Amino acid sequence: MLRFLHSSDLHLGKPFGRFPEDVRGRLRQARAEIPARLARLARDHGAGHILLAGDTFDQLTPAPQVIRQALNAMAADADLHWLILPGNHDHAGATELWRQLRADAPPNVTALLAPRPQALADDAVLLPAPPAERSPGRDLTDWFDNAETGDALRIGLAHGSVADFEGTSGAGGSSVIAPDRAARAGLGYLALGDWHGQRRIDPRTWYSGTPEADSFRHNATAAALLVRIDGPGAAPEVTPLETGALRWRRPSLALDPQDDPLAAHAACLPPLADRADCLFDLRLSGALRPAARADLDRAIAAAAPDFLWHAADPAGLTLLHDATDLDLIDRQGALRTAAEALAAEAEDPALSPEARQSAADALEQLFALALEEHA
Ligand SMILES: [Mn+2]
Repeated sequence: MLRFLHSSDLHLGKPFGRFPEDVRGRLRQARAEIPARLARLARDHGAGHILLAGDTFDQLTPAPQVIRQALNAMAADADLHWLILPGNHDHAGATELWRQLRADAPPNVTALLAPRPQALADDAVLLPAPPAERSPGRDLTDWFDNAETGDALRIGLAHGSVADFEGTSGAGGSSVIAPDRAARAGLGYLALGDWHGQRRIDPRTWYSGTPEADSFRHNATAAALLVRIDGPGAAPEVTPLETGALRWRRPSLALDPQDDPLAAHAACLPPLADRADCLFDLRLSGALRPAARADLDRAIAAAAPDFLWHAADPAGLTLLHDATDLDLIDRQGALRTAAEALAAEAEDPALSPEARQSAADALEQLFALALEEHA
């Protein structure tokens, strides 16, 4: 019986440049802790091997401490065997990276830089398909079909796309890894990397996804896969194990003037205890009347400091108003005249979308000021 952990796309050292410095620090720290977290999970679940299916490092030339600290974490438990495949971010052509890694690696860490069988256990062999450049442009798993491994259980390890599903990097729009490779090559399991969400291609072919989310694209909590195979011919038992320390959430809040926007907003917030580890990017759409909009803005501003990082994009939210609402601004006089002119401009089909939008924005400002005065 073979039991191992399958992970990929750790992207150690990823800079996260678009976030403020303190958030970047947390994001980098969470990634730096992944090797120790994977080791703990492997031990807890009796897995002797950890397979990393590419993009362990975010760059071809990571900072020396990124490589060293990952290796130190891997060295902490000599009974765990780490098998590291290059990906597209850290391909085998990055000679300095792999030279330093091999120079510093403890005996329980193996870098898989060549396409040749690697013993995994007495009766199991690993077939790696390391890319030597960013876009190899061909199926590097071809050689699996005819690899000579005797009676051993065959496990494949590769990085790249099997299909054109949205967002996969490196494929240039064409499929690269044959989706039926596991069947064609008689593999007990094919461990894939590149896609950052967890994905089952068939019962023997899985993307583990990144163990620590790095974008809002995949809403599920990041995980590694525990794989158990009883022997050649047996179907693998694949169990996702949660690994992510930080949560990335991008909820969409579609509002209707009849709704209670405060209740809707409260319902999309994660529990209080989870917010300090959460990046929260709220997308608003629909329409609200001015008073409800002001209430919602206050509720959003009040919740923001709970989060590691918080943003709310109101671009899809329109302001619904009639004469009664304009009374909030003023019943008569210059301000009322200005408000009516802006309301008309915001709806005027003869104006450009930009001009309509700036009229709507200015009117929203007037409502906000008026509601502040009344509050
Ligand atoms: Mn990747």
